[in-house]
Amino acid sequence: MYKKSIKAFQESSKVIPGGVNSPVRAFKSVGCDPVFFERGKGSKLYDIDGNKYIDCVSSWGPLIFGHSDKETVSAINFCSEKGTTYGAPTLIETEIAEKIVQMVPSIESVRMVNSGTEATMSAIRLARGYTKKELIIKFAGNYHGHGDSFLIKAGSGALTLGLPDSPGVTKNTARDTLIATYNDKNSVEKVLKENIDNVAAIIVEPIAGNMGLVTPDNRFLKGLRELSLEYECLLIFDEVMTGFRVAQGGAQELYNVKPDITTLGKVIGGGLPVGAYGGSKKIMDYLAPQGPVYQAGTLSGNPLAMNAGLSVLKRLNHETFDILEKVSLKIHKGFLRNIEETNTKAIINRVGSMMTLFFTDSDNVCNFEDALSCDTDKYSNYFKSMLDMGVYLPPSQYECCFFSTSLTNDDIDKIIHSNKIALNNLK
Ligand code: KE4
Repeated sequence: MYKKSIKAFQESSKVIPGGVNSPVRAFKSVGCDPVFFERGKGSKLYDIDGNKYIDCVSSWGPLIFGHSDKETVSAINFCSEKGTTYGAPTLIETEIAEKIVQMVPSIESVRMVNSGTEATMSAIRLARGYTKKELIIKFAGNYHGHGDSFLIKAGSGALTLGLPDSPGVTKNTARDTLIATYNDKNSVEKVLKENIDNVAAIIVEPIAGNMGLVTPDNRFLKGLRELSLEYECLLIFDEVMTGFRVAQGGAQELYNVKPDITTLGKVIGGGLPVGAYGGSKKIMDYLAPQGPVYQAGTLSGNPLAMNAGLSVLKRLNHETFDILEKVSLKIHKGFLRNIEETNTKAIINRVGSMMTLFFTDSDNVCNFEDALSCDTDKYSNYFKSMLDMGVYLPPSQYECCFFSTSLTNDDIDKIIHSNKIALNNLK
């Protein structure tokens, strides 16, 4: 069934670290060799062994309309005929910036970069430059890309000073990142009090998607907004995952909380490499060449990626989000019915078209500690069952499904039917 993928993985491992260009793709979390895909169309993915899958990952979020959707492909073709990058200003960059300003409540000015990591790295440098303070607060279980300041785990001891969470991250870098507990405003206030006047920013996934999906308690985000004003630090919403995915204006529209800086990625590039960060003009004008905080990029805002991204953003209207909600709700309800009927210890967290099924005895998963108590072995077996039945899920318990508008009723019925068989296989 996977013969060619297994061989391909042996070959790729000879010339690419771990055989992949991003660790999660190696399927280590689910204990099997990765599948190599060769094409996608709509809701389907096809691997190099000729197996067909219904895709529930959408390349980790970017593909709202499924694979190689007509409008995005023609936008890319139209642009590439004329040229892909000039390293100089183009009108399309202004057009997509105006679209983002119109869609995201807190953004008056936005800078394009080439990945979510670049967006978050740049956002904290801007926050530090703007506030002239040095420390940042992040949350255990939140992922903001692979920038040194984010690969930090909670230290022990009262000051909750960060410790490197990867070799290569220096102790000095780690010391400038403080760790708080998601959905626990008091843990944030404690850190702020211990480091009074030196915290530049709080960065948070307003809906967490990197410990599996964890929703913010109803006062959490508003509480962070209040604390950042009280302690004069900036509030950064990392909406790389949620931006344009959960609503036109992202999580900040859903929860009606305006951050100082928003980071974006994934959907914004329509499948091409794009990141962005934006906020008020007052803050963003601190960036070079207008202001003193330096950040640059050869391919930032390149017309090819901008055309792909704009072709998607233009279609993110209420009808699109209604379809995403309808598709996702149907799958959610079907899975809950199956969990009940198979008497499986599992819960589901969902916001819009982002969803995680957690294998846990608990009634809820509200933070990183809860997520760590999940049965990852069970998830691995579940993942492999679903894969063998032609349903492609995220290869880790700590990731989310991302549904697309291209899922048909037959796809949904098959996903639900396969889920029930896979849950029964765990017995
Ligand atoms: P990229 O550098 O991968 O474009 O974005 C980093 C990033 C930043 N912020 C959030 C909230 C993110 O979820 C991400 C990246 N998400 C992962 C999926 N959990 C990308 C998949 C991967 O690492 O291969």
